[in-house]
Amino acid sequence: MTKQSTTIASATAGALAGAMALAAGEFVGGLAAPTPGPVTAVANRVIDNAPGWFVDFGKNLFGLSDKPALILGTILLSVILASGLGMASRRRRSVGVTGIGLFGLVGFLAIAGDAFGGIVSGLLIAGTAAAAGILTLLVLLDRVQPAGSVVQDEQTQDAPTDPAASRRSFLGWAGAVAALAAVGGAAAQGLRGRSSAAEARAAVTLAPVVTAEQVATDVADAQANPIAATEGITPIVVPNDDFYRIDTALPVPQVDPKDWNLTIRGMVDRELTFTYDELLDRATTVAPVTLSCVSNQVGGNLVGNAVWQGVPLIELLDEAGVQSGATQIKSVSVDGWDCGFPTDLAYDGRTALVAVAMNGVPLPIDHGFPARLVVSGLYGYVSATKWLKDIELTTLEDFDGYWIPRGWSKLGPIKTQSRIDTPRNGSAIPEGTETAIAGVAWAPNKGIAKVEVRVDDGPWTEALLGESLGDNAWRQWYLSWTAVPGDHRVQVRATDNTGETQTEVQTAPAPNGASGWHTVSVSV
Ligand SMILES: Nc1nc2c(c(=O)[nH]1)N[C@H]1C(S)=C(S)[C@@H](COP(=O)(O)O)O[C@H]1N2
Ligand SMILES: [Mo]
Repeated sequence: MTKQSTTIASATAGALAGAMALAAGEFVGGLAAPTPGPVTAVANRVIDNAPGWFVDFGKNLFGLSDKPALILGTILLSVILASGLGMASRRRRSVGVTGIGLFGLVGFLAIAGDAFGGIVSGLLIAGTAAAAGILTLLVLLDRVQPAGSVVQDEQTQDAPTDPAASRRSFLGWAGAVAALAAVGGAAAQGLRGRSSAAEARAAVTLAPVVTAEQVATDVADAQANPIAATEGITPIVVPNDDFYRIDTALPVPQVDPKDWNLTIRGMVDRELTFTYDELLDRATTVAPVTLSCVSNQVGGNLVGNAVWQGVPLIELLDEAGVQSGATQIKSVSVDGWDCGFPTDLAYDGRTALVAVAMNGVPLPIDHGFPARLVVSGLYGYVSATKWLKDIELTTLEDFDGYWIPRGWSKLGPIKTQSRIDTPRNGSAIPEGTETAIAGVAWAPNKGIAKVEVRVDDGPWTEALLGESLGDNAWRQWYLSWTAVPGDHRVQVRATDNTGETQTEVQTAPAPNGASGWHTVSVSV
């Protein structure tokens, strides 16, 4: 081989060793599911320990695919670093062996620290990964430079190596390793699918609920309203598949309800445990509630309205007997995410559910199967624990939820907001056409009283409101506008039932939710 092709081959050997290590680790991790493989575990630790700005940056750059992006980034970075190790190992194999060993250590620490991991699984998974990586590196490097080395021409005189043959040999081995890594990675994915809760979820029967009929009628009325037919408007009830998703879970917890229960503990008179079937039996409250993420931008889509079915939270709390001084309701998910909100809020009359169903079907796995909290008027990060495991009564001083030390406010009331769904920002509208300006407005727990629209610096004009699904749900709104030539700015603002009009002051999502009027520019 020439010097240049030796360099390329060494880098390739390193990269393949990295890929092989990851594939082997993911494969063993897959056997041990739900224990994560090294890639997922490292990504989990990044999410856990990342400062708020980094997580925000990821959310802004990749939107809802920030987690897949992080996984892909972890893989790419590992392979790139490993190719560097390959080049550095040409002269001294110990460099590559040590380097891959260090990778293994990082993987071990990540798995050992994972909610679904541990020291033993960490040793097994990271150990296998490192061993596979080191073996691959040594085998491939030997194919780059056969023993005795071909770099010094003198030495090749009596035992000439045929460069074409050695290249073929290297390429053959490299191809075999690449194929093996690909098969291993794919098999790991398959093993993970095995632990899916999908089957258990499909077997669930929800309690028949009287109030469900009333809600269904209200939804049907709202959908029959002409406003709902406006092209481009968000549906009053967002289908589960389209509902925004935000969580730190990687991968999504797969909970089999027969191995699961919900505990209510802490500052209560009696600790209580509920099985899934007990909750299903009691899940007879149905309510439309709009959920929003605190990191939603003005005009953003991290907000949605769904019809939830569940058990009123205070019914369960009262049975457990909340002790005086228990000022905070903390909740924890099966994967260790947590949050909390003031106990008073659960008792102020708002809708707060331990929900088991979303839009008439058992909670989708992504949205918290088998059970989650839904609390009207509070952002998800302080209240809406998915894959719920524990509800603990504590004090406001004694506990801060996951996002609080990461720069978000302790209290998370949802700000009154409105959004223009149509026309889209930057759209061109033919002159003189009757144009629909329409969207949604929400002030969960308070209710929307009025929505106003203005074009440029014109007067605020009241929009028509769609049918109400109650104060917890967002409301569709509509205004017809005759497009006049020129570039225009369309703005919206909502007023809630407390009489408060949403503020014009623009703030970023951190620390307690974005504010400001949604504005779109159109040209006629
Ligand atoms: N277990 C768990 N529950 C969680 C979260 C999480 O990261 N883990 N994120 C919360 C946040 S920030 C929001 S906005 C809502 C989003 O719920 P959704 O994904 O069903 O829309 O879930 C909340 N519940
Ligand atoms: Mo959120």
